[in-house]
Amino acid sequence: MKHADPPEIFRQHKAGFVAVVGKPNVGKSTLVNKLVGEKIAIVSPKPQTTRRIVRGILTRPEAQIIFVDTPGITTPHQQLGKVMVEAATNVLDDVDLVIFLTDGARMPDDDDTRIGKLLNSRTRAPVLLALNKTDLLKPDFVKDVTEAHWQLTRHADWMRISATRGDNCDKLLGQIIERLPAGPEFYPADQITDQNLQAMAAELIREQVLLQTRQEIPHAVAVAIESWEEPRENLTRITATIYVERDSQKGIVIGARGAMLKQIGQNARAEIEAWVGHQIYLELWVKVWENWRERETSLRRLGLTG
Ligand SMILES: Nc1nc2c(ncn2[C@@H]2O[C@H](COP(=O)(O)OP(=O)(O)O)[C@@H](O)[C@H]2O)c(=O)[nH]1
Ligand SMILES: [Mg+2]
Repeated sequence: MKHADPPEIFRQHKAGFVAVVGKPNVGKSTLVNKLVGEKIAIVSPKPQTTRRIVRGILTRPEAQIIFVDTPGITTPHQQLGKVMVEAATNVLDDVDLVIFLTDGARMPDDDDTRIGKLLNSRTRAPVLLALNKTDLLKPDFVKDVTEAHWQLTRHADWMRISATRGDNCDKLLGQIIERLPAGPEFYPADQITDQNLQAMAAELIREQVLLQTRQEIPHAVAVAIESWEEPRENLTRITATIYVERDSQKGIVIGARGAMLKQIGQNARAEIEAWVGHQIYLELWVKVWENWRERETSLRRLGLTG
């Protein structure tokens, strides 16, 4: 007996991996969150907010897109920085499509130029160039800025977007889906990230440290979940340690009479509750771990390297 052809929708189903790369702070994680429609990656105005490769999964009837959010590519100064840039670069070998995200409100700089060249030499996947933050672009500069970005790399297409406002994000999504290979889903339809709950909770705590403290702290901080218990249904008890590199930083994170740590804890608790969908108790400790960013062992223990 001859089988009928599968309905159009099954034949056309697409699935694939899309790397989002660019220098630090251009809005890569903001864009991934926007396109996935959920906050799966932490965002802050500080560079090096994203330290690990994080996958954000968007499942639609016609396609499943796995966005691969990456640490910003720049010239690294420390072991952690090297690990991050290497991870971001290696992603390029393994994806179906690359989104090269730039700060489209400004002229490109050396980092953008280097990444453009890297893409030309390293990836065979098509590149979509997206000029982000165009909500901040002054009308007088549109032509010069656009031209300069346009020349950064070989690309299959380009567009101006705003990840925070959502401008052109649907158009970008359409372009992405169009270029994905045909294939079945890689993940269950209800899964939105590859991170487990504990990893996500640690990130949400670190995000609050980044948002609440000033310049010096962000690069020095790491968060480890020490214990995770569920004493009863709909209640999780979490103990976490915030690691810093020096005593002075410990003082800053704790704050006067513990005010800073209290604020970090309150905000992080609300974020984690929203994520797990029930009440949590959060206990935070601050400890000094000298030079953790320079040591292979600490990077491994903190889950920042394989
Ligand atoms: N004005 C504006 N700010 C943006 C836009 N996209 C991201 N940002 C901001 O840029 C900063 C860095 O964003 P983030 O997503 O962490 O950048 P990443 O380091 O590339 O992942 C944050 O303060 C974002 O709110 C945008 O389209 N317009
Ligand atoms: Mg990021």
